[in-house]
Amino acid sequence: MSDIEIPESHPRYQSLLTRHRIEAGVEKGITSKQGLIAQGRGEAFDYLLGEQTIPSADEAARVAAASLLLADHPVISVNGNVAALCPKEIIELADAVDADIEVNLFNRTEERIQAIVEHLREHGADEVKGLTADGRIPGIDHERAKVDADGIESADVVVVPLEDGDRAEALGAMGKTEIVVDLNPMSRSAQVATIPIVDNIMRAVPNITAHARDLKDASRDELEAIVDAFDADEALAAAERAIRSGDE
Ligand code: PTJ
Repeated sequence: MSDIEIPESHPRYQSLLTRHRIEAGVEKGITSKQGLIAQGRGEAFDYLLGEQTIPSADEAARVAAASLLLADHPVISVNGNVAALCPKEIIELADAVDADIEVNLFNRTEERIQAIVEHLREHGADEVKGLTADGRIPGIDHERAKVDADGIESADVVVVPLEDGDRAEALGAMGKTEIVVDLNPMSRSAQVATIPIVDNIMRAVPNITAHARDLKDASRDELEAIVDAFDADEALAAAERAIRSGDE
């Protein structure tokens, strides 16, 4: 999937690139049609945030990096939108924090899982989980509950970008540390997250990776101090203030 020619000088370059990638994802069978609607919802919030990473989101990305570096078994969950928007960046993050990548879909079909696994391999991923589906998230309906037993089911820290609220809540109930990337601070996923990052996935993922590289030599004590100092409610309130006032 190649990007169309959009001059980088175009004032809406990032937004146009994002739309193109989602469209191409639908054409390639990796993104669901509902993914187009989800992207539109996200864009509206991004516009209100000034299409930039606000300071509270940058801090949350640093906390996410610390939490991933402390984890015993971190897993990055990938859906059809994430696969289309930032496959290379997901693989770089997984490398930086030694995490597994698992395809986990809201509108689950075996064909789409297979297509996404292929797509991630084309972008350089070695192992991608999600096809075994021998584990379950308790409390949600059958298809959406399917996960790999040696992947999301046994993870202690999960990155769930653009997650639906039900499943985000169910993963939290399993006792996992949940890192949610969602442009809407009022969405249920962001509200139930251990670490909500209110930012565009296209900016948030490389930002977590940059923080992880920066924190690579930090001690466990230092990493734990970063995680302990984080206040999720305050991060969400800061994002809401930024949306309402136009600055943070
Ligand atoms: O590929 P599948 O089948 O797993 O389906 C994926 C989607 C995203 C279609 C599915 O999970 C879904 O319907 O999600 P929702 O309930 O529409 O929620 C998507 C959330 O992601 C919304 O709160 C949006 O604001 C947010 N969002 C959309 N685009 C972005 C985003 N957040 C960060 N970056 C984005 N680019």
